Amino acid sequence: MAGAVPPPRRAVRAVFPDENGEPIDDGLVLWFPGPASYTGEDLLELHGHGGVTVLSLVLRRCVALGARLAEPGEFTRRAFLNGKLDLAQAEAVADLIDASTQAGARAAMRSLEGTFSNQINSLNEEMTTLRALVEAAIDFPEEDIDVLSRYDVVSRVSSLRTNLMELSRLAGQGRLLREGVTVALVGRPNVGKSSLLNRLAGEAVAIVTDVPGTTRDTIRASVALEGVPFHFIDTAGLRESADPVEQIGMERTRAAAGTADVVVAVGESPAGWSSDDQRMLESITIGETTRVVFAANKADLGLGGVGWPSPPVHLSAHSGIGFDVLHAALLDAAGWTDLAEEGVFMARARHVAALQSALYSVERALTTEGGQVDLIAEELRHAQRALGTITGAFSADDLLGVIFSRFCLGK
Ligand SMILES: Nc1nc2c(ncn2[C@@H]2O[C@H](COP(=O)(O)OP(=O)(O)O)[C@@H](O)[C@H]2O)c(=O)[nH]1
Ligand SMILES: [Mg+2]
Repeated sequence: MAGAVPPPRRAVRAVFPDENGEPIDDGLVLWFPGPASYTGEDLLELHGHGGVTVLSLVLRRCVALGARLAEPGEFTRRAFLNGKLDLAQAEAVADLIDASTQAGARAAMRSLEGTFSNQINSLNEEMTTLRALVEAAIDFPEEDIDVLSRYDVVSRVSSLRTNLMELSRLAGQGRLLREGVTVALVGRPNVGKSSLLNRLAGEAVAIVTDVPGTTRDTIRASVALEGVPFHFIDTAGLRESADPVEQIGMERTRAAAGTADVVVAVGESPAGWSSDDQRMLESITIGETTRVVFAANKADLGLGGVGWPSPPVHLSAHSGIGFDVLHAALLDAAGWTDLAEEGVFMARARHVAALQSALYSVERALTTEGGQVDLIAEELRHAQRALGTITGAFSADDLLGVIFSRFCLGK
């Protein structure tokens, strides 16, 4: 299509002609012979001027000449299958493209460069060494204790445990950067939930009036705090109401509170936390791992009220006071500890779960009665398998299917 094959890895200008030889576009051609290419295979890139029509004409011409369109994530999948990237790095490609904050993009880049994978690999190597030591002793049970003490196996497994805990903590931070934190604002009608949302979002996303029951549907706004994406949900105020629309709204409030990472229970600072507020809070089922932050709004009218179940953040959606404290409380409730954010890499829920599972096995290895070597070996094998699912050393095809199908087309 572009004439001759250009020299490797050098951009060469070329005209892309249609089937009649008429130019469609005038662009650049780059030739990456394998294995030094993104996928490890021979790769030709055509760079056009962009724009939907011209690019689709170029694509159509390529297809007419025998090419086919790539599936979602196909290039990265090939790179993974050809050993150019491991699975955690391949996932980081998608996370880099999807990053919604700068901190998220930086963390995804760290994962792509291998910060996460390298730590997994070094833990894996240590496990291999330990397994070799332990397994060598399995055929000679009378030497169990001897082998364990000779090679200091117990203290090495326990330092493995410390490293796994730290990696698991960091992966949890990376997961926050990727997946964000869902926060439900709940409270009686008219305490100022919608005003709070508007102040948090920096714009009027929700309607505010002094008529109780104004918010009937859930309203969402996303805001980055310290680079962590927070997804706020403003909800219908909870009260006795015969209005069927309001009742549906309240159902949605309860659903949102049940699945949120953090619930902000909003009350009024001058009035304090009343028995009505408490009844409202008790009427919702809050998720087991959900943290509750109390917000005492309308502090511009006074701070005197009492009765708060735990010290609230006094603030005013009108004047803006107290929001820095609220931000800090939300980050804390979400479990974000890496305020410096250095060294945080992007991670996913499945990575955190795999690390937890490896940690569980290592802990069982440490508590094995009398240090039975075969049980220790078995637990280490489990832990290694769990780590292997992160980098893709052990991965089922259906997992790969799920991961790559979520990529954008052709990445
Ligand atoms: N003085 C004062 N009034 C507020 C504050 N926040 C909200 N309000 C008022 O309280 C009323 C209810 O606010 P709204 O945000 O609709 O409450 P919601 O029903 O909980 O969503 C409105 O008249 C707001 O102007 C505040 O910080 N200070
Ligand atoms: Mg409202």
